[in-house]
Amino acid sequence: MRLVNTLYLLGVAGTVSHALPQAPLPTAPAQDVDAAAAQLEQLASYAQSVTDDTLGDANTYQKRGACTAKNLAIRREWGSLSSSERKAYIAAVKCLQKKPAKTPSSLFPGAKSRFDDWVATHISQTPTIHYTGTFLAWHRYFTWQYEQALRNECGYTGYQPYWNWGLTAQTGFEKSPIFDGSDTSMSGNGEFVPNQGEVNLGGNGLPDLYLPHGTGGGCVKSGPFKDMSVNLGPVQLGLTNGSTVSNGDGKGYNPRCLKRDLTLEINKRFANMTSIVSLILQNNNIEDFQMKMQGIPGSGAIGVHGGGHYTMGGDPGRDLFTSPGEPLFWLHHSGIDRTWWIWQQLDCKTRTSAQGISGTGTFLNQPPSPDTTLDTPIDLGYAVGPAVTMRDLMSTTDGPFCYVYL
Ligand SMILES: *[C@@H]1O[C@H](CO)[C@@H](O)[C@H](O)[C@H]1NC(C)=O
Ligand SMILES: *[C@@H]1O[C@H](CO)[C@@H](O)[C@H](O)[C@H]1NC(C)=O
Ligand SMILES: [Cu+2]
Repeated sequence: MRLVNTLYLLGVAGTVSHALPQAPLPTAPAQDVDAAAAQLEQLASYAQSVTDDTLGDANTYQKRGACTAKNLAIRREWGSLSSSERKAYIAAVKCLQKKPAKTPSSLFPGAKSRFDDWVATHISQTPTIHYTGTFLAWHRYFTWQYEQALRNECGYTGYQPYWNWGLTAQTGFEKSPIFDGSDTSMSGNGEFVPNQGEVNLGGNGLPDLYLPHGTGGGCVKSGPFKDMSVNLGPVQLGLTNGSTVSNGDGKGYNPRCLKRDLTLEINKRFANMTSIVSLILQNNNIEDFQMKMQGIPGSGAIGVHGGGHYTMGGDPGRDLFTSPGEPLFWLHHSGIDRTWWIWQQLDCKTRTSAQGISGTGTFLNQPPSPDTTLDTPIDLGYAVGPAVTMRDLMSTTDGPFCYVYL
């Protein structure tokens, strides 16, 4: 609201004479940070207004789910939650980490907790859910079922919060309510490790790409997750000497501390306010949008998706397979889902339909596989059922879902 008011006063969106919802939407990303932040807020408000319209228009939008304005959930940025809301979320995550796993130990001996069930599912499916036609929808469902587990199995009454990367790109981490290391944060940086080199994002079908290390590197020593045990992986963990390390297939029990290497340079370069707005405004089909978001291999860019992941750094943060074992993963992927949602709402009918899907069932189509369609099944292994299809996952207010973002 504050940003929207600023926008109004500055007249950034052009001649604004009536109520704000009628203000013309931006068509090109602003380079100035505050102006880009205001554009993002305006686009999110617009996305929400489209939802309000579609919820009230049952004839135009043939709804299959039970989502109405009354049960609509609102996911918020971490910094806009109250202290007690943040503590409730943290307590629910820790609760999942104490409950026993559902994944059979014969398949994943290292999956010890209910939290690990999600990590195990992600490890199992990594080659078929990244750089695929299912990437965005799969992670939407994955995050939603995690939110459901927090609520239904751990008594959480709020919703999944998200991380707006553009904010930390500006403030840095010490002043960020997500990363400040207080007991209402998601824990701070890892302990400083001197003489770190660069990380190579290559491998797994991608060309070499070197990125800087951050200001931590060691075990997280502050905040709620300082004593957390990372149980699974790594499978393909990028180290700061350009090599990668694995513990075989990552299914074994490998208890270790949570490590972070917060890297502001990566946050600023790949996930600033302008990058988010530019991703939303300058990609008019899903193929371009999802490739820009993940980074076009060989382009030297890693998009806001890679930007968020490598901003966290550490272990399991830098392991594509094991990354959901980092509690921040879930705030990051809600940020990804919010960005997709805003983009979808700009052309809601097209972008939640079959035309909103592009790609196949394998990582960069290697090995070649059939195109993803609305009928492609999506399952989350032992994390939770039921299996659904892509059709169920295209809209956040249809199928099993009923949520929007602020
Ligand atoms: C990188 O660091 C790891 C862990 O310290 C070490 O095992 C490995 O040999 C190093 N690789 C290179 C190429 O220096
Ligand atoms: C913001 O991100 C874009 C990439 O999305 C990049 O081209 C630009 O240089 C970044 N801006 C700053 C100030 O680093
Ligand atoms: Cu993933």
